[in-house]
Amino acid sequence: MNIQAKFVTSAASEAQFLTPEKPMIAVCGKSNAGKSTLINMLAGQKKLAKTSAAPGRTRLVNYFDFGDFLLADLPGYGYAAVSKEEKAKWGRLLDAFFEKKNICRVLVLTDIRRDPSKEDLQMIAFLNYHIISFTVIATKCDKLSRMQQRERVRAVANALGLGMDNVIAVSGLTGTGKDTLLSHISALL
Ligand SMILES: Nc1nc2c(ncn2[C@@H]2O[C@H](COP(=O)(O)OP(=O)(O)O)[C@@H](O)[C@H]2O)c(=O)[nH]1
Ligand SMILES: [Mg+2]
Repeated sequence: MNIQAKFVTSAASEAQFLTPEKPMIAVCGKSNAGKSTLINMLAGQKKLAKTSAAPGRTRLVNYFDFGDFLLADLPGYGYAAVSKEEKAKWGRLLDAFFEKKNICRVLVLTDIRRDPSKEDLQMIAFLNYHIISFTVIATKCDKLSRMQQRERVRAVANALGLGMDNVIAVSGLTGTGKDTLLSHISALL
């Protein structure tokens, strides 16, 4: 795939959500899971999505046009310093977001070194409940050896009751897994 990705818009509320003509890939995960870095890797651009070492910065849904598909970067969940009220608000935003049609796939990002968190499990339960298909992306795989990566992919798949081919190991830093993920997305479009 020859990708020319462009930022489209940010949405802060339901009224601003896009109902796209193109198939949409949504990216979600805990704050700091590596969402922005993954988007930049897929786009082949360093600064398309803002990355941050301080978690919890993104409070908006950011849309990017990848040509054949639209990509939505959802606000990170599981940020400890967030109030109950804000969590409830996030839940409502999520409900509204997934009511939009044309969501082709959700990429659920989790750090390959960690077992899925309570919030990841809640997210996946939500997706299963609404019959929205997803793929788990195990991020930051450059932190592990090839053998460790395989072990962790197996562990993550196991923890979620998924087959190993539903978990793709990637590194936004080195580009490992980029081709696998792009062909996975191509096959879904
Ligand atoms: N080593 C490594 N670090 C990563 C990778 N992806 C993200 N990071 C780091 O993790 C932190 C959070 O990344 P970011 O993309 O902003 O996460 P987001 O909050 O999910 O959007 C940043 O310090 C990144 O540099 C990766 O593939 N490898
Ligand atoms: Mg981000």
